[in-house]
Amino acid sequence: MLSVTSSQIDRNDLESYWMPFTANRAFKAAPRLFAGAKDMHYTTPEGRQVLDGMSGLWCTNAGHCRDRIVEAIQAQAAEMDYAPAFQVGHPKNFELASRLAMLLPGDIDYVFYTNSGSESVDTALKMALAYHRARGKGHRQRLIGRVRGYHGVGFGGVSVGGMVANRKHWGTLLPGVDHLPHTYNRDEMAFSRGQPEWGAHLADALEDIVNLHDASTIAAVIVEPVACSTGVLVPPVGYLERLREICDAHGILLIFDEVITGFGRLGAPFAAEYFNVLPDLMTSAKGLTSGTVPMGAVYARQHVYDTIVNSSPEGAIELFHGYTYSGHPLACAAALAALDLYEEEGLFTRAGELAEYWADGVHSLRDKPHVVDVRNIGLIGAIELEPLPGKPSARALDGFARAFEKGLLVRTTGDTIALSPPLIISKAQIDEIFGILAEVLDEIA
Ligand code: PXG
Repeated sequence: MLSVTSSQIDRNDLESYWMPFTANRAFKAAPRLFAGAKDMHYTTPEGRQVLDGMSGLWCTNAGHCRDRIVEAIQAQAAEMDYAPAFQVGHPKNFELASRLAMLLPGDIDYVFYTNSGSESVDTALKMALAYHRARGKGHRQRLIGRVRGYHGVGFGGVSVGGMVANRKHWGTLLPGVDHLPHTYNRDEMAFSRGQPEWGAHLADALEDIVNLHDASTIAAVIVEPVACSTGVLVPPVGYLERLREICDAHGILLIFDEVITGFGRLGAPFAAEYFNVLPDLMTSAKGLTSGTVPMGAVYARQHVYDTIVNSSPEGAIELFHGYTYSGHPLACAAALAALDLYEEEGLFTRAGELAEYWADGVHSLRDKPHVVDVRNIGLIGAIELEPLPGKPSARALDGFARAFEKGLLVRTTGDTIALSPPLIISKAQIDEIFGILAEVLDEIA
């Protein structure tokens, strides 16, 4: 039984809730609500089932309301609700960090807890500055992001981010930030299956930035291994490797923002492993608890941790940074249960097993009306549409609304429809997604 009925919703005043990243007036004129969820589906207040093609917002990787996670959260809430995060710990802080350290590639063995992807990004940028300062290289302060990157909504993340609508309102942002060019070129790579062959040389733009500012001024480069929010830009073959080489040559830290790519999305626990490129710092959130309790984390390599921690006198706080809710007991309990599910059900590799079938589905839409490109990697897909003249985003939003009515949740960014279903999806459900989208594309104007 649903706990929220449509009559209760009707009596609610929709006005007071100021919704994030939402057209508030349009939404409140025609609201769209979910009231329940289980496994691959949401349920609307009217009792309609909607297949989740987006893992909520790229986060419920193990599917919805899984008993294991629900029970772990319930038990933890009854056992201990909160423990102070500073100068005190609780057992699950340490258990989770140890489990993650075993899962993380190479010598990425240290875990700093946050509550979101945005906080993880700002934490990682601060760690990069602290690292260089601890080495007596406090002049390395420049941060390099990438055009079309998304790194959350903190001032650090927006500064290194590269989506204009997220940046233009907020003044001058952090000083000393530069951006690499994005990696998308439709003429060269439209309809690539997986990684485009063309474009590794775009990483050489980092050399140009070094030549402009000198390496001695640059702290770190941050990129999403796959740029998702901007419409799923898959890295060209060799691009991430080249970024790593240039960073190594110039003593620049490389940060991978794995908020979306972490926890099995590509078919390995992390994109760093999938692409076989080891960053110095890595951010995560979302799939860490399978979206159930807000939690993020930054993962650091041995040399980053050692440099920062050993530069302070014994007994002194080494990094003046943290959150009241860093490593919250409910979040740790949820994350531990999510890791159990990922491991026991083989979900870290399932996206890899389904990747070809998934790619066939995404690419089956290439000849549909308005489609100018389709992109895929792991269990991520994108269908880019020609914008309606003078009305950017409208065509994809129409597709979103029609898919929703037909029982499928997708996400749009600009005129791209994005897909990122829970990793428990079946082949029949993959067929359902692309069947519904084929109908939608035939219908939209
Ligand atoms: N980095 C990356 C790479 C992200 O994708 C964040 C940081 C920020 O995370 P928080 O937890 O602070 O929101 C994100 C978040 C979308 C969409 O549909 C993407 C995100 C969030 C909401 C919607 O593109 N990514």
